[in-house]
Amino acid sequence: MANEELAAIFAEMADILEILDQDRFRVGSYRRAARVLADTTEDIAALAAEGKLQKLPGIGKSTAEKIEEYFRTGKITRHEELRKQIPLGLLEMLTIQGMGPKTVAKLWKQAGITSLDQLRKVIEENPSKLEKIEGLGSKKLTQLAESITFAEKVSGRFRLDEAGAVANNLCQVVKSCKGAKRVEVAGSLRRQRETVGDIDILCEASEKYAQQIIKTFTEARGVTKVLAAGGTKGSVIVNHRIQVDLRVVPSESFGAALQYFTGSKAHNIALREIAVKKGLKLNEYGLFKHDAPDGAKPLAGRTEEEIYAALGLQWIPPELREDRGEIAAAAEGKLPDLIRLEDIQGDLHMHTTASDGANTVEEMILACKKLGYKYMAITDHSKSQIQANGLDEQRLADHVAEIRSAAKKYKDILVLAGIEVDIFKDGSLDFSDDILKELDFVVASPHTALTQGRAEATKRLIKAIENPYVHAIGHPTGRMINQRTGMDIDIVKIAQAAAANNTALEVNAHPWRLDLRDVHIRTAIEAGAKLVITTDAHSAFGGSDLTLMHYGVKTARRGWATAEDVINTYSPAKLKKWLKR
Ligand code: DGT
Ligand code: CA
Ligand code: CA
Ligand code: ZN
Repeated sequence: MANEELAAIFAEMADILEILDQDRFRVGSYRRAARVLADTTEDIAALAAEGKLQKLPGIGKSTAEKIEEYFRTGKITRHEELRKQIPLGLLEMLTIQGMGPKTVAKLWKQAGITSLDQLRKVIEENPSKLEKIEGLGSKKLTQLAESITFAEKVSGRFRLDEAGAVANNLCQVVKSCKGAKRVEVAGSLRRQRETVGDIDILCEASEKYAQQIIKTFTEARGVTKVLAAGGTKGSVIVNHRIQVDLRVVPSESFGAALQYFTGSKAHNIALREIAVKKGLKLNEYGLFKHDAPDGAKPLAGRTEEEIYAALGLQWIPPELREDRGEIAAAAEGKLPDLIRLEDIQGDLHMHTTASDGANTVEEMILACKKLGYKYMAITDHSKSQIQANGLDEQRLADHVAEIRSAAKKYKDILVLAGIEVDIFKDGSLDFSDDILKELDFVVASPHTALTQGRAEATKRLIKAIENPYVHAIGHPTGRMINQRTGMDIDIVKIAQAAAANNTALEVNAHPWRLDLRDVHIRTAIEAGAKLVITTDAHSAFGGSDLTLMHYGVKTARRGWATAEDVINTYSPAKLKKWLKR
């Protein structure tokens, strides 16, 4: 859907106006539009086509006109004009954690800084130049320097939600072309790596359609630059940000190309060695006898399955293709039976209006029922989360009473009354055991002091794991992808403690978190720990909602998880038994 692209454009317009310190009224209305566009479950393109955009809250006449212009021309003139009014490096500076439009404006106007690179150099070499700027004390500068170093390390990589939205849109465009057969995403996005450098798309079509397919692709909505447009390959930049490559491939080598361009590079190299040992050669056109002349017919190439089979291997799910032992396992027929989204029976971490969620208890129950869940846990924030409207003991008691009375109305779903209790930096919890033991499901999560050292952080989590009333540890490292690294933890020790105490470790499915991450998950499973995959939803549908579950499942697959490793694949009866463990 175009919703996300449009939301990003409106947010950028608001940022630019705010940097320019112009038109505060517009800033507010663009931000509101960005939020509505990102959160709505309605298809904006359909609403625009029907002339019904203004039925969305916060979308007035002039915003609606801009959206319609976008669908007509692929651009918003006002957006392009605004981009000409500031050095574009300022937008890059805005992506740094702790940096808002006001700070960026001050750095620009008072110190002439117009790029991240410049800012990093000044902080390193001449910080006194900045310290006289209001709000930029030495502590803040140290924080900014750390954030910049981190951002530079990850720069140019996009989260799965960002890349996925762009890829879906362009796959749709390619699919609708004359002569297009199979259209698949390849590369790191197909492997569901937590961040993606560029997007790779493959289209199966015969040569005579290729040129036109490439042309349609390079003219797609959202394309802001065409890097290459050849006979079978096109390369574009979408929304001034992300690169997308399209290759058009004939049927007989589509599987080979899909295999090759899915990667990873390390997996491909290992696979080619196996081919060589069998007197074969493998490339993006197919699997051939080692001495086959150019243009020879491949032994396999139409599908990935026939290529892996010809090499004596089980087909390997893309999430495992990182050269982490998957090829040896496939050779022995011992690949894990990876968990699937359909295995998930319920969501055990979500918020309501009682703390910082957007929907009521009953609305969340209805949303979970709609997803076909058999159980759910409502886990609002605890009292020290003041900015998230965390519950104190009295409000918690009222909230639990409300959950229990709502639960009685819905017999076909098991509604658990829970809490997301803060883990303080020494491992103690925000509520006493007397309170926790009355609850059906307790997620304990770290939210503050996320920069403490490895030994301290590990001790902190283990103390929470050992609390008999804690069922799961929420987003154990507290990282935010592309924003902050989170705590460095000794995952082996933590997993051993989790296994010994029968406390589950969360795989938080939010695409900004994916915490635990893939390699942690694998270690956790090997140590015998159980996982729980949750969305940490803050709304029923739209935005940070219950439908993010698939990101968590894919991350768990990258960690070699089976359904048996994950407690929220259990039947309600089995889960109840586990809760009493
Ligand atoms: P990214 O885009 O950085 O997130 O990661 P990928 O894995 O999508 O990498 P990309 O886009 O450079 O290339 C797509 C796939 O093409 C990659 O996963 C494997 C294959 N590939 C690219 N270059 C090479 C290479 O030099 N050797 C081999 N064996 N495969 C390659
Ligand atoms: Ca790629
Ligand atoms: Ca690529
Ligand atoms: Zn939460």
